[in-house]
This record gives sequence, C-alpha cells and structure tokens, in this order.
Amino acid sequence: MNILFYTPGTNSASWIDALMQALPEARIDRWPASSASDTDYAVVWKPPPELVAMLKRVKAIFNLGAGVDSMSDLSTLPRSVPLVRLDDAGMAEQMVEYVGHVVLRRYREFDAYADQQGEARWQQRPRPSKSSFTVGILGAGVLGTAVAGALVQLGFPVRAWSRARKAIPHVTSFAGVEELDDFLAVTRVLVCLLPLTRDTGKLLDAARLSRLPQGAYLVNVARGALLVDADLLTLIDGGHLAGATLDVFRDEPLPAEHPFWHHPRIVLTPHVSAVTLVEESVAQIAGKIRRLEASLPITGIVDRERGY
Ligand code: NDP
Ligand code: OXD
Repeated sequence: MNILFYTPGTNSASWIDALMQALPEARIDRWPASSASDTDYAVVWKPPPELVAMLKRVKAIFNLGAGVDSMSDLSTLPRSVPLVRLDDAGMAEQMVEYVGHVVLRRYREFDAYADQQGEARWQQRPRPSKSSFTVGILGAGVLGTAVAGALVQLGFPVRAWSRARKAIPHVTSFAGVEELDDFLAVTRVLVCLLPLTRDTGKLLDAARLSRLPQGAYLVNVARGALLVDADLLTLIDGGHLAGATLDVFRDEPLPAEHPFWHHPRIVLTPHVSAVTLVEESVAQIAGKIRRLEASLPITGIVDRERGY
C-alpha cells in the first residue's frame, strides 16, 4: 500500500515516523519528492492545486484537520474520491479547555478584576446570575457538541445552532437561518464552531452580531473568514459588544498592522485552540485506512455539496 504525505509545515518527520509505525506494511512517500502516480491514500494539509489535481485515482484523501476549507479547489477531484476530515482526534478536549476558560473568565469577570487591579481598587463585584448567562454555540458538530456538554456540566444555560435540529441533553437546539435571530437574542457568550463554507463565510457581520444582547462577547475558534473584522470592531467600540477572544483570522499569521493586535477588548491567540495531534490523528487515519481496505464504512467523509 502506498501513502503520499504532504504538509507545508516543517514537522513532516514526526508525521512520517508515526505513519510508518501505525502502518508498517505501507510505503510512505513525501510529495513533491515523490510523484503521486501509484498512490493508494493521500494524507495532506493545505495541498497546493497541482497536488490535488494528481489525486484523481486515490482510494481516499485524509485531511490533517477538522476543517477542509483549506483544500484548494476540489472541483478537479472526482466525487468517487472520498475526502476524509479528522473527527475529534484529541481536538474536542482542547476546544473544551479553551472555550471553558473564556466562558468562565467572562462569567467570573476576571477582565474586570484585572482592570480593578490596575487601579489598585479593592471592590467585590455582584456575581451575575448564572441562569441568565446563556452560552450560544454556532455549530453542533463534533467539537460544538463536546463544548456544549462541558458547559452544561458547569451549569450554564446552553443553546446550539446547526443546520439540522439536534437532541443534545440539556442543550436547546436551533436549526437553520430562520432560527438564527432567536438563537442570538439572549446569547451572552457566542462561540463560533462552524466550518467555513460558501454558506457561512462572513456570517458574523454587523447585522447578525447586533442581534446579540448589549454586552455580549464573541469567541471565534472556527475560521477567521466567518467574521467581518471591521463590523466586530465597530460593535465593540460602539459599546454593543463587550469584547472578543479570537483564535482564528482571515489572514494567518495576523498581519502586524491589524487593529485586533492592540485592541484593549480583544484577546487573541495564534490558532492554537485545538491543534492537530500527531499520535491521535495518525491512529485515527490508520484505523480508517484499515477499515477501507476491509471494505467497511468510515466516519468523517466530507459532504462535497455542503462543504464540510
Ligand atoms: P463538524 O462538521 O462536526 O460540525 C459542523 C457543525 O456546523 C454541524 O453541527 C453543522 O450542522 C453546522 N453547520 C455547518 N454549516 C451550517 C450552516 N450553514 N448553518 C447552520 N449550521 C451549520 O465540524 P467540527 O465540529 O469537527 O469542526 C468545526 C470547525 O472548527 C472546523 O470546520 C474548523 O473550521 C474549526 N476548527 C478550528 C480549530 C482551531 O484550532 N481553531 C481546530 C479544529 C477545528 P449539522 O450538524 O446540522 O450538519
Ligand atoms: C482544523 C484546524 O481544522 O486545525 O483542524 O484548524
């Protein structure tokens, strides 16, 4: 069995070692050093179009991430070639930690206490009511569901928005654009965990974000292009939104001159909310390759129409 590996990063060696250990019977080649002519499976992250164009006859393409928006134009790829994304592979736990931290920081007002410390001011603030501190999660997939479950455990009222209605214990489900405004209306912390698709790009614009109640807070851990940056700044500076924690950006790395860097009400991190873990991801991919070789079904096949 031949596997072709490509990532633009510098850590290929650890991936190739892990693939060799998990699939000792396979030959692992790296593109572009090797061609894609006799490849059975491709394992890739951000492949350039010329590589995608060479993968028309592979048995499956494994994307080294949950989001497949960075796969260049897939129109050249026959529908018979399954594109498989990572499902969880250790990312759900990381997302729970990251979002849980931000929600607790907002609810327990650590930013306000930091401001008070800056003024050497000793003042105990009244605790906001938890029962009205609703967290809304855009996206109720693998990661959104995990985050929702953890926030329910912490006692927050949680609602989630998805394309199809969901039955997640203790989570109020909203479905489709028709229910988006109602979903936003009482959301105090909005967590974005949607894939970037032709339907979701720029979803978080001034009109949508204005539907949030005064003082609401945004957490974007999905993709930067879901957000209209200028609209977020206008709503924070105008006082409608309290601030934002952003892990993802339209252009990454975030350009040095971008106003997000120095905004006092924006906390940002460099796309680290849930990183791809080599060991967990390779174990998942190897398991799926074995199932495909045995003609068994696998999870995580991207619906090319929906784009996720
Ligand atoms: P899933 O595919 O499991 O879940 C996607 C969810 O979004 C589903 O609930 C889906 O609805 C919903 N959705 C998609 N399109 C729409 C729409 N048009 N309207 C309403 N709901 C919609 O993805 P994951 O949970 O695994 O990952 C989510 C995203 O998180 C990834 O695509 C990626 O961009 C991002 N990510 C970011 C990371 C980081 O480090 N910052 C790390 C990992 C992922 P339905 O269930 O009805 O289909
Ligand atoms: C992903 C990511 O989509 O790392 O997995 O952002």
